[in-house]
Amino acid sequence: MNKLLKLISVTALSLLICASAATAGEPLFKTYDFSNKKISSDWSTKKTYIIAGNRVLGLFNNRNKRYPAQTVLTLQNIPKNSAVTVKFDMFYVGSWDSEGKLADSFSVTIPEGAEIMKLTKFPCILENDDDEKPVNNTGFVKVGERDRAYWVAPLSFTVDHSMVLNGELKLEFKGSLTGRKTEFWALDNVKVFIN
Ligand SMILES: [Ca+2]
Ligand SMILES: [Ca+2]
Repeated sequence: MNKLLKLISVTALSLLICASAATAGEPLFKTYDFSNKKISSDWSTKKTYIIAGNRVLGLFNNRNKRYPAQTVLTLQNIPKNSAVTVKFDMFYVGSWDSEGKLADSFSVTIPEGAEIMKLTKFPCILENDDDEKPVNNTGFVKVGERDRAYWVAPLSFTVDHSMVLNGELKLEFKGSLTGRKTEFWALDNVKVFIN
């Protein structure tokens, strides 16, 4: 059994190495999968949630005091003149709106500084506006009393080297949601590349 486990670990490791080799030229600088409940001090928030057996950073909601509104990732010791590319899985939980009075948004900014990315279009589609009839959702997750549909989308952005100050870069991830109990977000598989 131990041997089998070892073999599986070695295979998983080789797969990881292959995956990083596939992005050669963009060295992997940091990676966060939040699989350990103890979250890296690089993140300003420590709250995690389990979605389909997988631990993610979140949930977040800017209108509900039970959840943090945003999180800041602090990257240090970035080599000189390096641009920073961040790739991650964005979890949209619930009925995020792309338009209308209840429209939501999601942004990444340098705290008190430049906006790096702003999203106003989301994959959360409901048939007849019915929470129980999501379209193309990844799955369902229980939040509070209710099962809510969620959608996972890969996102990425690159920050110019001029925004890195003394080897440090702070990135604030923030959702601006209208729903206090119906809309949430989470992050997973955050990978930071320097190029
Ligand atoms: Ca995870
Ligand atoms: Ca909304």
